[in-house]
Amino acid sequence: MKDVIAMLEDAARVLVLAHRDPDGDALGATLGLGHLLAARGQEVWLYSAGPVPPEYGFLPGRERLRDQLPPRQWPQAAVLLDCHQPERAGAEAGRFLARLEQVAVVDHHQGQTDFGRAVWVDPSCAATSQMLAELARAAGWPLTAEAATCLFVGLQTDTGSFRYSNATPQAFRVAAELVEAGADPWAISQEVYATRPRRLRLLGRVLEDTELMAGGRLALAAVSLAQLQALGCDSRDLEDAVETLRGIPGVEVAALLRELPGGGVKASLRSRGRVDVAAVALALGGGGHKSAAGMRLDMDLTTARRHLAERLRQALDKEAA
Ligand SMILES: [Mn+2]
Repeated sequence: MKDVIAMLEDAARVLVLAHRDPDGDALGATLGLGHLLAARGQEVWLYSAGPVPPEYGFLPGRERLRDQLPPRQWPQAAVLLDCHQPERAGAEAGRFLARLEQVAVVDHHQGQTDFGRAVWVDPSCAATSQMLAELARAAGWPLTAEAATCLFVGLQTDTGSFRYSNATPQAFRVAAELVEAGADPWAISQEVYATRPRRLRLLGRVLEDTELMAGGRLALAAVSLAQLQALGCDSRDLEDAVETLRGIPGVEVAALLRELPGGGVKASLRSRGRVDVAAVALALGGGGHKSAAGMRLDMDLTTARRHLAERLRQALDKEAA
């Protein structure tokens, strides 16, 4: 952390970026750090590749987020957030970063870290936004209400609103600091968790289609491309549906399959903790974490559904044995 602070404090112009197709933590961390550095009088260039989901459109400073990189000579330092491989920020940003000298990395994901001059990766932290709040306190940087709001969103979304096992005492301590600094949990939650009607209709379809198997321990549903299109939805509208299935009492593993536009099927898996769904995903060419994983299957939806149901039943049997 000290190396990251030193590098950032030494640079008058800082490029801040996170992984492409940003989630709440990637956006909260990017914008939050942008506010922190700007409050110290530093110039920042905030970059993000991929669309900003509408629920994050309210984030203060959102309009400063660019989808273009700065001129080659502009940054004196860059900081890569919520991932630690340069190509995760997008192909163009990856090439840009690879040619910079002063690159810092702040991330809470596991994995090999061989990129960056100042690297702070701590998988015990719930969110990159949490790490940045801790960094700001350690460095003595002023924490503005705008920065606190952005960082709170990152911490809130990465902990599933403080429900997941990563909602540690430290995560709550940092959340308390952010609220003290001006983050408003109710106002933020109304934006982030606004129920959009088309998303609700889609969830209705998913729930109608849900099959409970393996004595109620497996919940599985599938959505065809035609169903998605008929409701005017895209894949982002399905983000929380698999979590809803996992929330059914008695369900250990939830799976949601979605037909892809170019053919094939994308499957998202969630486990309540006993079954390692990453192992199932890995065996089918995908990946992820023990309790959240996914993969692509080159099959039609019906075949993929049958195939995955069988694999997950086996994993559940193994766990019960
Ligand atoms: Mn994160």
